Amino acid sequence: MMRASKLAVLLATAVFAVAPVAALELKAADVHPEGYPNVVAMQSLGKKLDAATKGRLTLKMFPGAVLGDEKSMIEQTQAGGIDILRTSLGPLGPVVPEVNVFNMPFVFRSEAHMRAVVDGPIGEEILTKITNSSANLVALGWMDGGTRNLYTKKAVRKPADLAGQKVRMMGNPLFVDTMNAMGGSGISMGFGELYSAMQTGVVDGAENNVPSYVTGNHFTVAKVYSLTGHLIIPEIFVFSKAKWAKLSAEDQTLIKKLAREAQMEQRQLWDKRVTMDTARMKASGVTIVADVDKDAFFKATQPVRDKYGSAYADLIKRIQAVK
Ligand code: BDP
Repeated sequence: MMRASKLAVLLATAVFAVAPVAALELKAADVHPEGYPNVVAMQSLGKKLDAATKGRLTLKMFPGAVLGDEKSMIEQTQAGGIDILRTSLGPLGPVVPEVNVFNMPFVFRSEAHMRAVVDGPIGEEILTKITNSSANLVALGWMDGGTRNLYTKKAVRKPADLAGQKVRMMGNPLFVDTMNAMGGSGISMGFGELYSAMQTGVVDGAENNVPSYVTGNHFTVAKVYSLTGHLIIPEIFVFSKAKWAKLSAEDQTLIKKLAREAQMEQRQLWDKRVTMDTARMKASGVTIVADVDKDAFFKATQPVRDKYGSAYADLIKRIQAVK
């Protein structure tokens, strides 16, 4: 007769073998609306995940900041309420200070330089730093956030043009310092509050890349877009660490692979979107100011790079050495 313990093992194995592996719907979030390159790339990751796991892992997207502003969504991801979040690296700085190297004004020479850095070993290193920090996040990949330029009702060519102008910045003291150093007055607030803050004059303007300026309808209120190019901030997508730990090693590998694909796919979508939105803002009468004294802004922001970058001097040298 079979021993009771052996029987129990056999039974347990049989149950395990026939029990369907529980399906899991991952909750993804973005401050941008449906159709925005980052949102589309994340949804495409979801479709591939669904196909590769035959519907076992799916992704549900909550776009358009329905789950709150970026700061709050970062907190929700840390707490496990959101599984995958696409966020600017900006508001992640106060949570993982090491990422502030990428958030500093004029740290990248161009968008091409930024892309080369995030695609290479330094990009991987920063992702690992986030994952290994106490933030409860697993950093999966990068997305493109273009170049941030200034928009108010007046042309801005040099620091003096910003005197007395209140400019909304993302939630990170580094950015308020940056705007103050540039000659304006930095005020931090959520992206969602900005449109009405500009309408009511709480702020005179803000700064962002072309797709955000257009998608957020900011171009209808602050109609002068000055090419200061002071920030080239990569965006990132992060996973809740608690949820990540529940996934099998195979699923983790699959998601990492799809994350890299999403990084590349978003870039294609991004470039198209910038062209489309640039045409749209021109057609609606936005003045683009190109003769900006960028050197003056570079010099004016040196104290910010000194303050936030001195602890990472070697890393900054390595960033600069990337061709
Ligand atoms: C956009 C980023 C978005 C930020 C927003 C902002 O894509 O993640 O929330 O800027 O300025 O460019 O808050």
